[in-house]
Amino acid sequence: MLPLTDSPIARDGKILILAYDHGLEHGPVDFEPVPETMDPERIFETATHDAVTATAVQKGVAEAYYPSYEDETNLLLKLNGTSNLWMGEHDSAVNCSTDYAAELGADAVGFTLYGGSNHEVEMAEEFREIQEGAREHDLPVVMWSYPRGQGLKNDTKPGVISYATRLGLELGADVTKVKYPGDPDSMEHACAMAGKTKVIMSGGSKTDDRAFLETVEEAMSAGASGLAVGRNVFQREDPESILDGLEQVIFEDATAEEALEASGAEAATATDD
Ligand code: FBP
Repeated sequence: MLPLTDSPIARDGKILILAYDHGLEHGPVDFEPVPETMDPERIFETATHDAVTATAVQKGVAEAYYPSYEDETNLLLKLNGTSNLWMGEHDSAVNCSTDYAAELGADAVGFTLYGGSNHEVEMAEEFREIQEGAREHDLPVVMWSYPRGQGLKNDTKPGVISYATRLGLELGADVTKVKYPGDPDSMEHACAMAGKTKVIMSGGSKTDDRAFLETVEEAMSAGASGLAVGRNVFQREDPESILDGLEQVIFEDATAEEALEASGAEAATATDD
């Protein structure tokens, strides 16, 4: 396990990843609410906000855009991914090596594991190669631990999410990203199950500012180390204001209420929704 004390992807042990692999994972539909977001430059500009500790992108976006932002942002390079066009059993193609991630200047690498998929065995073997390759470059490994597949329909049940965080610990992730299991007690159990591996919450589809910040507050109080968020930031006309709020809740231990008051995020909701 890599302690993240010296890693730029964490600040005081807390993490806020701006996820932007949606062009691959979901396709153009995710850019429809704010069409300018199809341009990765807009996202890298957003990622220069102080709250963001790393931006998660795929190789092609990193190659084309990260060089212009490497002084202002940190790169979490996603090493596998699948498009929404794929209709088969859940799986994710490895499309980049740890060596190439290091060459591109990555500060960390990311990998999706679909526990419970019929392809879990191969995915775990691929993860082994990634995890050991990352160790050679001292790069932290973030696992997107998303149990899903033929036998798993509800991938956010508390027991499933605790199993997902445990997979991160067992397989050697430094940070495990999971969906919120729905209540603080279940999140606390999931974080305890992860042992020394940090657990971060996945942002999910866009909700209003209050609901979103309250869920983040619950997750943080339950032991989460932060958030990896895409749509709940970039699908807003004013992503800076929600990032102001997230900065307070994640790094300053503020309540959602305090963050809303201080950032004026809720005022922005009225114009966004
Ligand atoms: P969101 O905050 O938009 O949910 O992004 C987090 C993320 O994990 C992305 O990295 C990824 O593209 C997407 O969610 C996967 O979402 P889904 O659960 O639909 O596969």
